[in-house]
Amino acid sequence: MISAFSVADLECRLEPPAGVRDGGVLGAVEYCDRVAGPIVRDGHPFMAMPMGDEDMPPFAEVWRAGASVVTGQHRGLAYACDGEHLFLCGRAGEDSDLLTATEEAYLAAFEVVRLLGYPHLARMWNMVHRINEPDGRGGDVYGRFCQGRAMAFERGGVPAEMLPAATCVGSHGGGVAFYMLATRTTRPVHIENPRQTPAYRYPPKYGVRAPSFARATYLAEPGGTGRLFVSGTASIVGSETVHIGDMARQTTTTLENIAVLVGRENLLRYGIDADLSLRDLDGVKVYVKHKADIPVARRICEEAFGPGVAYVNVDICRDDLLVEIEAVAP
Ligand code: 3EB
Repeated sequence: MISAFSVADLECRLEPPAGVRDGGVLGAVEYCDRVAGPIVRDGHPFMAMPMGDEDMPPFAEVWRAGASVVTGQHRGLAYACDGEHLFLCGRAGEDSDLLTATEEAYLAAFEVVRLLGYPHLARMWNMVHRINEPDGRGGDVYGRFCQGRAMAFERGGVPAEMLPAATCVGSHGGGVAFYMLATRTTRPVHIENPRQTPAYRYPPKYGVRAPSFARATYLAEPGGTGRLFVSGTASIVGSETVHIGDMARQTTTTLENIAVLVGRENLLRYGIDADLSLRDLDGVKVYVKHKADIPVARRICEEAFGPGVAYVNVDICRDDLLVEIEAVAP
């Protein structure tokens, strides 16, 4: 019975956007050129985010579960669950204040997680329109988002050590689009990177409230291998951006950060007996601030990861960051 709900049944694929998908889909998110959803469509939650232009081949990130899924909608969110995994997607702040809208949307997500009984947050993605622009209050849009998110975690009673892996990048419209994964019984292990200050302890010069996320989250399958979600990772050492203005070195530093994060020595600190290298990573997405830098990212990332990497031209949350990279293992 346990195996019917094992994390091995959770599968993620980046595939061409298609109208209809076979059963067992927990959720599909389209990286494309338009805004849609969140809705439950064709039996699963669906959302589309403008993440590129006519030069980016659109793709769908599709999460599949081993068992049949139950879907629903709650306070503007769309969700599906399979007995062990919960996927949900939502949107906030398209035409209202981002701080309040983010806080409310995240609290609605925590409500779903609690009501349905999937209390363990494992992974979150946030695509924020105008992420780097002024918020009209002396800060920027990302800072406003971070405040709303931090307040939601505070009000939801989630302590820093239970924050999951995350990605936060720009988008070309639609307020904040976000999606999350949570588990019913498998307890995630949240992992930090010895080369980087935990994001939730960044000093105030980076924003009124620090970003709420872990560098990676590990889901252990009962008696088997596990899955590691690597957060969006950038060219940050300690809490400082390094190699300002240099795309190649920012990309290389980002890869070094990921290699240390998933390496044997770091994972052993958390009691995880796995030895991963960049080659073992899958579902790699490379977010590139300037379109002209994509060939540089491609050259370096293909050598590290091989083919099958998605390149997405969106803004990054700090003005001086040129690239952010996320992945999943195995
Ligand atoms: C960083 O390490 C780069 O706010 O959720 C990466 C991943 C980043 C997630 C987030 C931010 C977030 O600070 C930015």
